Amino acid sequence: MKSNLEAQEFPWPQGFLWGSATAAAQIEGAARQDGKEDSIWDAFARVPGAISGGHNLETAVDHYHRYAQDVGIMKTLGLDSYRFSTSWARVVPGGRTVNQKGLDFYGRLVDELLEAGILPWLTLYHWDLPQELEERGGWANRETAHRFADYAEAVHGALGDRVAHWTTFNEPLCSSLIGYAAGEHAPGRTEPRAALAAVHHQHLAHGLVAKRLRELGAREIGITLNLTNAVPNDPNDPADEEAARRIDALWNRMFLDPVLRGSYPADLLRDVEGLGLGEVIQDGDLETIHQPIDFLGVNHYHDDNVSGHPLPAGEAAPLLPTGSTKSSPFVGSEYVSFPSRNLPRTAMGWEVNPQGLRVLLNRLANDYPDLQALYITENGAAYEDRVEADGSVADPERRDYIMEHIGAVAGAIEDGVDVRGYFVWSLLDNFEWAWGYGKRFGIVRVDYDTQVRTIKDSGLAYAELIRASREPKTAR
Ligand code: GBH
Repeated sequence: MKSNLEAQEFPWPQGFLWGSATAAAQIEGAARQDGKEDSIWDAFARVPGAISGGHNLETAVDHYHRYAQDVGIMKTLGLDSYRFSTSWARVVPGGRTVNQKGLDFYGRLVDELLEAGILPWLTLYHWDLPQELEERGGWANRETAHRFADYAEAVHGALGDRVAHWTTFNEPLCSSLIGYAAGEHAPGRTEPRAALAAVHHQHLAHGLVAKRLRELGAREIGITLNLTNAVPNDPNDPADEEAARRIDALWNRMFLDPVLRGSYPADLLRDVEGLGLGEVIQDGDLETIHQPIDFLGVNHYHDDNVSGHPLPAGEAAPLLPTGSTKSSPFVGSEYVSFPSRNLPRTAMGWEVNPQGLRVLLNRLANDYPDLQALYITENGAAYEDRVEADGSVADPERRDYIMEHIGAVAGAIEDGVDVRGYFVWSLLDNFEWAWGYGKRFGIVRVDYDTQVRTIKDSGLAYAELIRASREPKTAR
C-alpha cells in the first residue's frame, strides 16, 4: 500500500476521522495579550542559544487573531476534526487565577469549529507550563500535578458543553526527558532525577484529570504518547538487543504501562535504579494513574535504530537540533547510540520508513489488548517547500510521506487494528520548538512576513484523499 491512489481506494471504516493537529504555543502568538503570562517556552526563548535563529513565540503564526480564517482553511480541506491545545499560561496565568479572557478565546475557536462542522479535539498540555510554576519546581514538584487538575477543571467548565474529546497530555516523554534531562526543550534543565520525577508527576496529573473530568461528565478521555519501534541495529548482537530493549522501556513502556496497566515495567525500574523514580511514587499513585481511558493517541514520526556500541568517530546522532552538545534524554541508558541506516531522511534528519507505523500499531494492539480506539494524533514531516512562480507550493516529499503513512494505517486496519482516525502534523507551518521557524511541517504554508497562508500540494492531496475516502466503495 504505497501510493496516494491506493490510500484513496482503501475502504476506510465508517466514521474514520480525518484531521490535522497544532499546539497552542506553536501557533497562537499573542504571547502577552488579554492576560496571558509567560509559559516555560516564552522564558526559554529568551535564553541565548536555546532556539535556533533566536526565534520566539511572540507572534508565531498569529492564530490568536486569525483563528476564523484558519478554521475556514480546515473547512476547505474537508477536515472532520481539529486537534489543538489550550495554553495553561493563557487560561491560568502564572498558574494562579483563572483568566476569563483566555477561556473566551477557546470558546470562540470552538464555536467557529462547530459552526464549520469540525469536531474539536482538545489537548490540555502540549508543553507550555506557566513559568511561575516552573519557578516553584515545575514538573519535578508533585504540587504541579494538582495545579494541572485545577486548570483542567477550569477549561472543562468553560468548554465541557461543546467539547467531547479530551486529551490530558501530548507526548509526556518530550516534556519530561527532553525538557528536564536533555535540556533541549524548555525548561532547559539537565537533571536526570528531575526528569524522572517529571515523568511520574505528569502521569499522576493525567490520572487526576482523567478521574476529575469523568466525574464532571466528559465522555471521551485519552492521552497522546509518542511511540517508536526501537530496532536493534544488529539483531544478532546482544549489546544492540539490550540497547533496543532499554529504549523501548524508557521511550514507550514507561509511558504506556502506568496508564494502561497501572505499573512501571520491572526492567525499566532496574535500568533507572538509583535515579530516584521509586522515591517519588507514593502509595495510591498508580491506582490514580490507571484510569479507564477511551482512546490512545499515537504520535509517530520515525523508528529508532538502536545500538549498544559507540558510533564510529565523526558520526553524530542526527536527532538533536544543530548537533547540540546538550545532555542526553536517555536517562539511565545514556550510552546508547543511533547509527544511521540506509533510509531517506526528512529535513529533521528523521528516517522515513512508513511500514514502521503499521508495525507499531500491531504491536500496541497485541501488547495492550484492553486498549480502546487508537488514533494517529500526529504524523507528518518537515521538508523544504518550493514556492512556484504561480504561488503554488510544491512539497512532493511531504505529500508522499503523508500518503505512505496513511497507507500504513490502512494496512494496520487491514490487520485488524482498531484505528479510528488520522491527524496530520501540522495544519500550518509553525514554531518548531528548539528549531524555531526553521523547519516547516505544515500542509499549509505560512509566509512569516505577511502571515499569508497557502495550501501546499500536500494539503491539496490530503483534501482529495479525504474526499475520495467518503465515496462509497465496493465491499472489502
Ligand atoms: C511532536 O514531537 C510534537 O508533538 C510537535 O509539537 C512537534 O512540532 C512535532 O512532533 C514535530 O517535531 O532522540 O531526543 O533527539 C516530536 C516527537 C520524539 C520526534 C522524539 C523526535 C527524537 C528525540 N519526537 N524524537 S531525541
